[in-house]
Formats: sequence, C-alpha cells, structure tokens
Amino acid sequence: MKPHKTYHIRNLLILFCVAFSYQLTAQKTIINSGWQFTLDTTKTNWQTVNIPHTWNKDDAFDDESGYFRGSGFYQKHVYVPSEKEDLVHYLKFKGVNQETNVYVNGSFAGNHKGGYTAFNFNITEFIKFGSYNLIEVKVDNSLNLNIPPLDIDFTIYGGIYRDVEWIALPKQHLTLNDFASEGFYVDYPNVSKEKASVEVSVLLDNFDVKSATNQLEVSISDADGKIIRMETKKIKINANSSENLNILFSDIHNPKLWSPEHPNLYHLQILLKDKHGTILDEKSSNIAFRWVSVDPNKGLFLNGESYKIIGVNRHQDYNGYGSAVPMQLQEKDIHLIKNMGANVIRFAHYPQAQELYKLCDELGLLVWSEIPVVNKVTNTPEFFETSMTMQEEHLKQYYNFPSVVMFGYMNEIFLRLVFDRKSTDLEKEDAKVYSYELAKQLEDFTRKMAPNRLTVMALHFNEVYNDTKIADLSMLIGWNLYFGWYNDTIPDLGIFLDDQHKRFPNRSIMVSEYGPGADVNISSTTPKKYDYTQEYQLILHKSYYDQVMARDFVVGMTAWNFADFGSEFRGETIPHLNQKGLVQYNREPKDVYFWYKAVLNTKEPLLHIALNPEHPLNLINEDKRTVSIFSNEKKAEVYLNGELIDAVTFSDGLATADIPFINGENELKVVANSQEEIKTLQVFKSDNLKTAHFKRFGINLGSHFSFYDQENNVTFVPDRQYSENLYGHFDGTPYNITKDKNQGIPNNIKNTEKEGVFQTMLEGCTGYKVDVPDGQYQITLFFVEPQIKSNIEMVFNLTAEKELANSDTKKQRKFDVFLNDILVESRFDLANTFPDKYGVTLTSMVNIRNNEGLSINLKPIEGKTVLSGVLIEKKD
Ligand code: GCB
Repeated sequence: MKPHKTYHIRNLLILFCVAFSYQLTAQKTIINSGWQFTLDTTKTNWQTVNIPHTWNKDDAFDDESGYFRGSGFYQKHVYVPSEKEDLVHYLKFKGVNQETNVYVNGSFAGNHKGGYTAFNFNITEFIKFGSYNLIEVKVDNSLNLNIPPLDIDFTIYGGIYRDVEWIALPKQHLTLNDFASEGFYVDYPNVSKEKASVEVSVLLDNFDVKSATNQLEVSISDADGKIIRMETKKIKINANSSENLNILFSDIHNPKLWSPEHPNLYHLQILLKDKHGTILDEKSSNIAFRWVSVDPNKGLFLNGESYKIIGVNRHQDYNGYGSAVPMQLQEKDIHLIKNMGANVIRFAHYPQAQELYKLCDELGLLVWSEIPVVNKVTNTPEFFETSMTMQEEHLKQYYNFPSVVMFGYMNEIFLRLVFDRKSTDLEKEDAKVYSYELAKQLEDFTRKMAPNRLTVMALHFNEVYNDTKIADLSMLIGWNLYFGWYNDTIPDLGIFLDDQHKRFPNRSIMVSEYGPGADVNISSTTPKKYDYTQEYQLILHKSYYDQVMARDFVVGMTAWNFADFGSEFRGETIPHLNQKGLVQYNREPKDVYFWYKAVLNTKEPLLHIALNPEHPLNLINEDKRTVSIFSNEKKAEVYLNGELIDAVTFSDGLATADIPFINGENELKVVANSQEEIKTLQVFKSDNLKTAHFKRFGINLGSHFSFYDQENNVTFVPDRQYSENLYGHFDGTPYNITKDKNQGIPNNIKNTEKEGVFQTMLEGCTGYKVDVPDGQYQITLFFVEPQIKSNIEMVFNLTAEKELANSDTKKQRKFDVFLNDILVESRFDLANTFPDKYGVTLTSMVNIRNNEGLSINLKPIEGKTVLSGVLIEKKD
C-alpha cells in the first residue's frame, strides 16, 4: 500500500522513536554470514563461508586415514555505527571446536578452550565506532592434552560450527560475564502436585561510571500466555559494579506438572527497565514443574511416580555437514526421537545446541547432559582447570532448561587405562588416583551448583570402576554395556545387572549405552554377532529392552546411538562411521527404529514391514522367507499378491510371517485394523539355477549375509557349499582373524563402496561352481588382501585381550585364476601389486556351453587363495 502524504511526519516520528529505543534496548545480531576462511597459515587463499562451518566435513570421510587437526582462520569486517558508542558490545560464540583466540582490530579479545560450550568476550574497548572493524578468529582443533576430550570415538570437526552473535547492550543489563550464561538462574525450591515455588536469581551489571536505579520486572505466564505471577523490584546498582537479585514466587497452587507425556510449560519473562520504564534488557525461559529422584531398588521416579526411562544417545553430526548442521535438521532429530516414543535423550558426550534442549522442554524429553571428559584424564593442573571451567559453563548455560534432569561429567574414564600396554603398574595406579580426584571435584562441584539435578557418570564394562570406588560418586551410574557385541552374549546383560545390584545395593543404575553396528544393505536369515545385519540389531535391542523392563531396579536405557556418526578412525562396513545408529547417518530409519516406535509410541499408529522394496530379494533353494512386521496393533493379516496367507499376532511390537514369495514381482500387503502397508518387491526365486532367468547374480563369498549393491542393483547372496544345480564352494573357509571379531578384516577399502562384499572372503578355496544356464556372461571376481597392516587400534572393542593378526611383512599369496579352464589371471599377487586395503576386481567374458555351468578355479602357487565375491552378468 502507498502511504498517504499526510502520514509522513508521523512515520518519521515512529522511525525516530525506533532508532532511539534501538540504542537503549539490548540487541542481538547473528553474524553468521559471509566470513572469510582459510587453513593457510600465511593467511592467504581466503574463501567465503557461512557459519555453521567446519573444515572437516569432507576429509573426515575421504579415503585417506586421518583428517586435518590444526589451525583455521576466520575473519570478517563489521561496521559499527557511531550511534552505538554508548552501548556495551559482546561477541558471543555458541560453539567453536576447540580452542579459540579472538582479535578485534588486531587487539587480543580473548581465548577459550573447549569445543562444545558457549563463550563471549566484551569487545567494546577495541571497537572503532563509525567504522569497519576487523574480527579475526583463530580456531585450533589439534589434540591438546589439556583440553578434554583426549582420545575418543567421534570426529573432532574443527571450526565455528554454531552461531556467532553480536550483542549490544545498554550500560545496565543482565550479565553476560557469568560463564556465558543468560545472567539468571531458575530454581524450584519445592514442587508438589498441590503447590510449587519458583526462585529466580538475576545478575545485573552496570557498566556506567555513575550508579543507576532500575526496575526489574519478573513474570510467570501460563501456557495460554496469561500472567499468573509478577514481581517488580527497584534496584540501585553502583557505578561499574554488579548486583545479584533474588525473586521468589511461592505458593503457586495446583501447578500443571511437566512430564514427557504432558510437557506442560509455563513461561518466565525478565524485563530490566530504566527509571522511565524503557526496556533495557529482556530475557525469557521455559518454566516446568517436575521433580525427579532415583531409588536403588525401584528405579527412577518422576513427579513421585515410578518411571522407566527409555531413549537414545545423540551425537550432533550429520551426513554431508559434519558438525556444521543447520538448526532445522538438528531439530528434526529431536522430533524423530520423540516420535519414536523415547522419553529421554543423553546428549553424548558433550553439550549440544541449546535450541535442542529448549525443544526437549517443549516436546517432553528428559535430558542427560554432560561434558566431554572421556576415556582418559591428563594429570595437569591445566586439564583439571579446563574440565572444571567446562563444567561450570555447562551447568550455567544449561541450568534453566527444565528438561535437564541429569548432569554428567565423565564417560568411561578408565577405558584407555585398561588397554594401556605401555604404562607401568605404578603409573596405572597413579592414573586411577588422579582420575578419581578429578571425578570427585567435578561431582562435588555439580552437586553444589545444581542441587536439584541428578549427577551421573557413564562407565564401561570393567571392575576398575568398582575397585576404585569411582562408581560410588554420582547419584546415578550409567553402564555402557555391549554384551552381544564387544563382550559375551546378549543374555549376559541381565546377569551383569543382577550381579551389580546384588553387590552394590545402594547404587542406582541404568544402561547408558548398548547396541551393535548395523548396515541397511546387509541382511541375513541367520544373523549373528558382528555381522552388521539389521536382523542382529533387532535381536539385540529387543532383548535389551526385555531385560531392562524385567528389572525394576534398572532406571532405564539409552541406545547407542540415535544415528550413525562420524568416527574418522573407524572402518566397519561404511568407512569412518560408527554404525550403531537406530537411523542412518542421513537419518533414514533402520528397521529397529520402527520396532522401537511400535513398542514405545502408543499414540501414533505404526505398521512396518522390515523389507526394503528397493533391494531385490533372492530365494535360492528357499521356499519361504520369514519377514518381520512391527506394529502397535494387536493383530494383522498378511496378503501376498492379493491372497490372504497368514494372520499374525504382535508381541512386544513384533510379529513374523513366512512368506512364499514367487519369482518376479511380489506385492506384500499387511493390514492391521485401519492401517495397511504394501511393499512391492522383485524376487529372484530358484531351486535350479540352470533353468533360471536372470540378468545379474552376485555371491558374497565367505559370508552368511547378503549385501545389496546399489551400483549394480543386485543383492549378493550368501555363500554356501556347492550342490547340484545351485552354486557354492568345494573347499576353503571363511576368512576370519578372530572367532567373532572383525579386527584384521580389511576396513575402509579404497576405491569401492562394496565393503560388504570385499570384507568377507573364502580363504584357501580352489574350486567354486555356479550352475548358470548356457550363454555369454561377464564375470567379475572381487579380491582384497586381508592380511594388511592395520594402523588402528580397535580400542572400542571392549575386550581385555586383543588378538592382532597384522603383520608388517606383506603376505605372500600368489595364485592363478581360471574361469571354465581358461587362465584369466596368472600369478595373481594381491599384496605386492596393489596398495593396502585395495579392492581389486577381475572382469572377463565367458561363454558357457554344454550345460557345464561356471567354474572358478584358483590354483595356489604360494600361500592360500582368497576370493571375496562373484558377479555374473548375462550378456546375450
Ligand atoms: C562406548 C563409548 C562411545 C563409543 C561406543 C562404541 O562405550 O562411550 O563413545 O562410541 O562405546 O560404539 O564403541
């Protein structure tokens, strides 16, 4: 609309007022856009980047081992008008990994250590008003023995990866100088169903050379925005000093209690006004009335009622972004976790974006928040001091989120010690003493600072925590237990929990981590430990759930991990990832996510068939395939190609049905109440390959699982012993360095994404046969030398003994390769011809005649043969 002329003067007046009050009121500007960045120490080759930013989003996932840990430089020019000269200016960084030095117009403004908490610097004295100002930030993510974490199972992405704010404030404001907190703390001196009280402690700064009398207005409103309580206080603050003010709202009757099921929130608003009533500063926070306690025999109580906590751990990185993840994607995570039916999140192993905690308040998710003192402590005053400061920042910055019920400070602090083969016994004893000492300091400090929260610590499966008594420090102990993965078998969980409970009857415990790795492209009808199948992942999670639910004394469990996450040193079936996620690195759910949802989310209907319709299914000599179905309904009907074939009953969210798929396209439909799910999938079904029609047929040698190869759109079938009209080996054994661990199996294989085919193999196989019909075929054989020198210590395989099969000398393994008696490769020498961990393929054309099928013969010249996979493609 075009404004009428007569309004112009009024508009100008409004503009004037806006500009005027603009100077008086606190103002926050997010200055994420258009920074200059370089890794070049000569500070040249600048490129323009936006925050959030990390320099490791690509190199933490490339073929090379290692990623850049060193210094990165950022700079930006910011114009500050002379009208802002009377304000106090802060630069606030919400997360920079991990040591930061800030300079303004060449002057040093401050240093901060630690990659996961916020910090700010008062930069007023360095600013040139009415001019452009140069902000320079040096960030260093190298390993620094005085900054936790030291050595961990996640990638330390360097960079400014959370928002940068420019905060301009009138001379009097809520302090920003208290460990980058918001300048106020909310406490709940007592809460019950009948009544509650809220105490707000506000810290005010006066940067003026004269004293000031201001007014503080604090109000609480309900969910409808109606103010239910309000207090106004006059306060005089002397020149250049600070004041602390407490406001108590007692007797709030019949408060609406907060819980994950009913996340009732109230709202707190704090206004600081000058004597004319102009707002100088304004802050707000969620208020929630709830109380939490733990009992060693009965578990956790929320608002006085027994409450089992079931949820997930979360790391903050994301496929394609590293740690520099847009907020809307991060928030989507929290929604996914809530929708799964979880009622708790452990933000492991470090404080995460504050926006997420706010969302946990709103959605109803209990939070365990912790600092990254992980695996090991350095015995220096600097390390102790940084850890304590980090915890102070953590507690003060996250104090006001009512969803936070647990504050932690250490994870598996003796992990390195247990695997340490270099230190003497004396040094190890010493490490126990100083690690305990730091734990004690952090525990005491946390209890003092956050008296209404539970203190918590996570431990790995080892007696050292009991022996040292470190496990007796916190109010709640989280055990990270990998029975059925790194240790023993799945049922050992219950045995362990019962034993701990018996031996330490005064200790409250939960299972703070558990879970196997799983790859959505790997599947088996005979799942087992360490195979990365989704089927094994389901078995383990389901059993853990049953075992925890069966024990009242267990507070709950948090799965490791919500999503696959970057851990650069790892090499499992997807390089550089820890694959224990319930969802993939891009947050696409794995099957187990749906199972949890079926069991935990009683509100939304759920029906899921655990089959990916994009993966062709092979039924070789197999009449039916057992398929898992998840639902929170009681019963379902199963239809195949329009015909009712089964009626199933769900127990704990799961039912299985044996499906007699036919060769070709199949429509599998499941109907449960008003829900229906249909999956249309391609099935290759044959009990006689000689008469079968196929375009591509792949075999995963030495393996009991199938692997879906997206590139060729083929599902490699598991290996088997040869039988007439089918396929299989005549000799050889699956290559496996240890009985059930994957140490030594080539990881992070270069030049391929078919790790699932390359990683398993038959060793010593001389004859393999596939009874394909006559015709012209392209045959691809897959090889990798398994006895490579591994440069990683799988320290996260939490077993005491490590059997390392690596040798420095290259394995002598030479063999001839024949396809139907034609020599296709002579004196094949993997170890000496190719680099380490190099996936090699041999591709040849073969004409198969006279019903002879395909024969693969490997004739050893030296050592034993190896073969990882075969892909047969029909060409005529
Ligand atoms: C643990 C650690 C966690 C690892 C996890 C694993 O116990 O606390 O940081 O990522 O095990 O996957 O091995």
